[in-house]
Amino acid sequence: MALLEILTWPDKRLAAKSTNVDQVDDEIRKLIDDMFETMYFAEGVGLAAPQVGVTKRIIVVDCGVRESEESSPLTAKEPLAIINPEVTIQDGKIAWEEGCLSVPGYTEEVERSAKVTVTGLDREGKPITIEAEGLLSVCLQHEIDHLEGVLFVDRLSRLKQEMAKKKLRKQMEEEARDRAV
Ligand code: GNR
Ligand code: NI
Repeated sequence: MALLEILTWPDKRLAAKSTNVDQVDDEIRKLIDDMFETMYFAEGVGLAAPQVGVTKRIIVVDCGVRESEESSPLTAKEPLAIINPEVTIQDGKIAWEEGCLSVPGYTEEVERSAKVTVTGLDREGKPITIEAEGLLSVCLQHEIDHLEGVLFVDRLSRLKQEMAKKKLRKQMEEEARDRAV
């Protein structure tokens, strides 16, 4: 197992479109293990391969970590790895305060589908179907966005995007200044 480096905005690699995995082999399973380790270390509830510099359609989520009070059958508590994930059904609307390991220090409310059905392959290459609502639904949509090169800030209004970028640039300048002393 190994910890991977998480890329942060405005790294251009986060804007790239990821490609399908055509063979689920040991190399892919090793990447999934490393992604889980990296996600838990960073205390995230999800992670997409492009966030660690791999432009392949692979996501991991574990929404049982902090949302233990929720107990619907559609909010899986166990860790999930999905290869080539696709949203096949979506229903309703939900607003959720989102954050992203690639956009540290910034959160904002985003509107997404309330319920989704996601299909894909598991770590053995077997087809799986996940029905989700609540945080798991939001998280799956957030991770699948990463595979398209889309960050949650890209889903905000123009004005909020400008404010977010201003805040993030300022944060980066301060960090650079702190490193210099
Ligand atoms: O850790 C994370 N928390 C989170 C909270 C609300 C909506 C989405 C997320 S995903 C994020 C981890 C991450 O950046 N995944 O890509
Ligand atoms: Ni993210």
